[in-house]
Amino acid sequence: MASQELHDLVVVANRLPVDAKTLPDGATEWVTSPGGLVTAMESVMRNVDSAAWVGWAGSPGEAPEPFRADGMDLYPVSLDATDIEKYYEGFSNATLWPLYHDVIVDPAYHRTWWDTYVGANRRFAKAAAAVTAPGGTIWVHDYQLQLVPEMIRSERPDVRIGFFNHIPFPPVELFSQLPKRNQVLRGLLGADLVGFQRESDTLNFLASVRHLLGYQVDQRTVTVPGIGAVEPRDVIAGTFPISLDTQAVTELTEDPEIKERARQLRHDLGDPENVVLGVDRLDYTKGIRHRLKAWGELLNDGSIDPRETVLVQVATPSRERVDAYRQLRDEVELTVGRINGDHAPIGRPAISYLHRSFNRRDMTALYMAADVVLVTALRDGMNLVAKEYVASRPDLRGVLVLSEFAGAADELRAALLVNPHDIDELKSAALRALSMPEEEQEEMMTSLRRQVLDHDVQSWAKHFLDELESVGEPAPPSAPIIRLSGDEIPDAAQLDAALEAFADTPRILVASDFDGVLAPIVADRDAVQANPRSIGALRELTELSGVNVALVSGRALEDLQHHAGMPSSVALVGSHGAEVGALPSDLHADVMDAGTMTMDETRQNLRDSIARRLQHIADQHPGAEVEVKPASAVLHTRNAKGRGAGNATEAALEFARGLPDVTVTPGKEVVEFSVVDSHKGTAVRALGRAAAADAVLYLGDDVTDENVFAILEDGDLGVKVGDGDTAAAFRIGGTDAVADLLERLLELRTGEE
Ligand code: ADQ
Repeated sequence: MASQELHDLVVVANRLPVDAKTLPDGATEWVTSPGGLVTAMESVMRNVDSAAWVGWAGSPGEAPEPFRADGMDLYPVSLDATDIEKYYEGFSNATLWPLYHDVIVDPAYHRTWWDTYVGANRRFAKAAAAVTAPGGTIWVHDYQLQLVPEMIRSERPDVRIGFFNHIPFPPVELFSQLPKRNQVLRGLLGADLVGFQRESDTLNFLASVRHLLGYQVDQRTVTVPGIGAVEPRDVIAGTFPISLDTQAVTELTEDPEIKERARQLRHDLGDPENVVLGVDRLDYTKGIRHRLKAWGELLNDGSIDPRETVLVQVATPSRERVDAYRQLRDEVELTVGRINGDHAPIGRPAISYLHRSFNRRDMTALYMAADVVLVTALRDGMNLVAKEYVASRPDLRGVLVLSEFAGAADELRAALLVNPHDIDELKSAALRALSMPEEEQEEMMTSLRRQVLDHDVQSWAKHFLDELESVGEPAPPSAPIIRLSGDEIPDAAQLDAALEAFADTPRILVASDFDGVLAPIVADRDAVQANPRSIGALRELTELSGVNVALVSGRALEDLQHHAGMPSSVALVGSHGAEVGALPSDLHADVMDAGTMTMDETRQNLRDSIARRLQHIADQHPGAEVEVKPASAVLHTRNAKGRGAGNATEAALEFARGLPDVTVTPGKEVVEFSVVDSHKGTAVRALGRAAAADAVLYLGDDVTDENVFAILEDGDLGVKVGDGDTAAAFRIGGTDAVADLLERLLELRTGEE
């Protein structure tokens, strides 16, 4: 069993690199699964004092205790039958997988799948956060765990986090279809470095971040805006094409037993003149149907003689409980059966179809026996089969036909590149490969091998980790904790207990944002209607001794006065703290004034010139509007059509980058440019002082409210209303829940009087 020590490097992947083997006596033995990732990691793990791997052990139910295998500490994460159905087969393999592979089949989606995906991701994140040494590095792998980087960061801001996506990242037009797309992007942006296989994947990701989140992207650097006291962060996106342990493959090719096995294989196939090979997981992305169609036609039209040429198709069983995979298997097997029925000579197949797994030795023998390998993926992150074939041919013989839609096509330019959707092109590429003269094969293989041997998986891992090391210092361990949209919410009983303690405090300040908290957000800002229960509770609270009530809004003061309809005993603060209304007599106005800043002529001119520029942007994006407030100019995009909102925001943020002395606050479909340096946080702090309050309750729903949550202290109570990342300790649903909370507070406070 592994000691529960802390590790400098922790890998997080859906699967642990081991498979359970049940021994005759019923005991379990763990056998390392010799995948590329394990090999890559082994090489880098040798260079760190202590490394660990967090992942699922492969069977449903309770996870085994942590254990050691091959010099690594392994920490199993449990997945129960529901997780497997909804997190793994559902959201990962029936939603994300088809969507990220160009919707070759229709992605399915169910809301409960997402919930389970969030839950499972959190378990992986917690497990990793718990075993990583201070200042350590966590490397998260693949599409099943896209929320993990952000979840780890919220718990462990002191560690470096890398994420690598093994599959493609789709163009923004496709990615936009994903329900919860922004949560996924934010999950990934929890990392310091996000890596992809192809340059086009990296660019697709950056485009999605820019268009869907409106974050600033400068070349490869995304700036994630800060919230509250949390500073903005830079995240780097980069391209890191994965590879193989080429040394290990080379050793296998030199093994006399494997050489003999390759000869034997050809013999078993009837010593045909040509052996053509396809090796794939049985997955619809691999283009197996297209390949078989082309092959069937070549046999039908007599271009290929089945007595001379055999196609060996290895199809590894995969995801057999997912519908699309069951269907694919039926179709492939039907087609193979039909082709064999039509064309196979007696006693020999035209297509030798093998639906099972082989060990590395047998795989290498297959590659060494093949004259041609067909890789016809319709979309593939990299495709290691292509590289394995090349690495297995030190004899410089053989031809690789490679789909341009496989990531490997970016590097293996010398292969016969094809568009697998074009069956005619596929057929002629196969024929060309079969008739390629030896010198030409040699030339091709030499070039391909240089590429593969020079870039092995060890250098891939090292390159990624070096880059991760070089991007920024992790935050100091004291950085404030941010609770993410999907994080566990302290339950209602905890909130009630906190509220009770707050109600018990002698002098309290109850402060709240207006829009989205006391009043539901509406498209027409002037038609806003506050929840009468909330207003009623606040009015009564303000009558009680030791209680002060304040509204702190982004609206201009006059606008707030007009819409909130509050008695004069309630303090009103508008324009994010830049405007303070007449203060009730029990607040100390002198303390309050010191907390705000005043406008002067220069600031007014600056505000007006910003407003003009924003108006220009709004004119180009119908529905976008500009509001001029006493200390700021604001762009509202909630009524902008289609992409307009994102594009207008992007243009506004782009413009803001060049402005000195202006505080830019992006909110919900609104960007505010303040020319005075005050925010809701400074205002609430000043109000708290002016009220001599022992504790403050603050309710807010917007990013601008994070400035308040960030300054709250022990004994204060921050309540975030609705979704969105927050530094508040509590979260409630919406304006009705706010009314419940205020009524409850009133009940608790009056009960004590
Ligand atoms: P996969 O989709 O699994 O991986 P691929 O890169 O082709 O695709 O890797 C398949 C591996 O399985 C190869 O090493 C191959 O030799 C092996 N394999 C296939 N059939 C086998 C069999 N019958 N017996 C034994 N081994 C078999 C995902 C992405 C890819 C990306 C990899 C790595 O979809 O695009 O290249 O991760 O990042």
